[in-house]
Amino acid sequence: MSANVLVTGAGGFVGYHLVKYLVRSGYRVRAVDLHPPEYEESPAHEFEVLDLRQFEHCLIATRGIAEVYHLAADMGGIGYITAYHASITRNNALINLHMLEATRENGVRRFLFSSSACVYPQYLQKSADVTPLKEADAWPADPEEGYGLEKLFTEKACQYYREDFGLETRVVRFHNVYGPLGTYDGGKEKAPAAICRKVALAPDGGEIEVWGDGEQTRSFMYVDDCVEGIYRIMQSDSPEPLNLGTDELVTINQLVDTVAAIAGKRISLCHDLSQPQGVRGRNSDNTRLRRVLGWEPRTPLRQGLIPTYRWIEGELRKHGRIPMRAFASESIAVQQPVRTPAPGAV
Ligand code: NAD
Ligand code: GDC
Repeated sequence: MSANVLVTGAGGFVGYHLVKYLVRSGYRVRAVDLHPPEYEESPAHEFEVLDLRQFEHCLIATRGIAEVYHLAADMGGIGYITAYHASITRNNALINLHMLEATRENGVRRFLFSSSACVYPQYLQKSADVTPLKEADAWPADPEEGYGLEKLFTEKACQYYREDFGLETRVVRFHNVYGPLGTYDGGKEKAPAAICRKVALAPDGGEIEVWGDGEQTRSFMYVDDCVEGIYRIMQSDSPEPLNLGTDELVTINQLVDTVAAIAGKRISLCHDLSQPQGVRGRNSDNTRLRRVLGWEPRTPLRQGLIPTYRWIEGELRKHGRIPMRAFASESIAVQQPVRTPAPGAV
């Protein structure tokens, strides 16, 4: 069996999928979170419930570990991260500084930090027809308040720990990740999961609420690409921040159209301009990623949304929120994605 690795945030969306990927790849995995995964049991060899805001818990988490995949964070979609600036900043700053220091004290070799496209300056993201963001664009800084600013700070802390203490750090800027077993309700959900939920709950010919005018743009990355990219970046020799996302730019209205087509429903939109919208446009420039890895995320949005929609629809039906007769997509022939989704997820 390969080296002992730690995944923090392993009770969350990306962490759950990453643990599965690493276990399948032969690693012995310790998983840590405030809670176990909500939808499926973690395949980790050990799962420890710890609060990484506390330094002593970070020391427990990192004992005997060779590589740390650090994903734990207080995070959510744009509605959540714009509503809780103070607590998100406090929680994430405590988690990240304590994790870096515990990693150093316990002699861990490598530390991967899950940063975000939210570090990029708001002044570069004012147009829906946005120029894809290069890693160097992060400075001069004007990141998303709270969540984005803290991520940018921790990116720098990783650099300082590498320069001053020789800790091999890797910094990955995720662009909006979606897929089965991601939060789809409760206030922390991001646009793909929220739209899947709304479409699944709507009757054929019904209406759903969309935040903003729907002409704002994003690129979305399927979770299987995300975990493969995380692993590849950890193995690379590049300590500089790297984008991890696709450059398939879509409007939110196009996202809704795609989900509605997968569901086989005619859906009309009610745009609510009073809801949080974040930046007007955001896309990933993958030039550096391609140069470093010779690889980039490739799953087309429609392909990744098929298992995502089916999983969310299945969850809603399991919880009695969709009547059996409204379970439309079962009768529709849809193309399966090339990659295998999580067992039991579709
Ligand atoms: P998630 O919310 O599903 O998972 C994060 C996990 O961290 C949660 O399970 C949470 O319980 C855990 N956590 C929070 N505070 C903790 C604490 N004090 N101690 C221990 N665990 C704690 O989020 P995700 O989508 O899986 O994101 C993973 C990482 O990727 C995060 O760092 C996030 O900021 C980053 N990221 C994600 C996206 C995305 O689109 N999903 C985009 C950019 C960056
Ligand atoms: O929440 P999010 O996916 O985050 O929203 C994308 C866009 O979709 C926003 O403009 C939002 O107004 C719009 N939108 C329309 N309807 C809805 O029902 C809805 N729910 C949600 N949530 N959005 C809707 C994210 C951060 C993450 C992470 C990534 C990195 O910002 O929230 O924490 O760091 O960025 O790419 P988004 O893309 O603005």
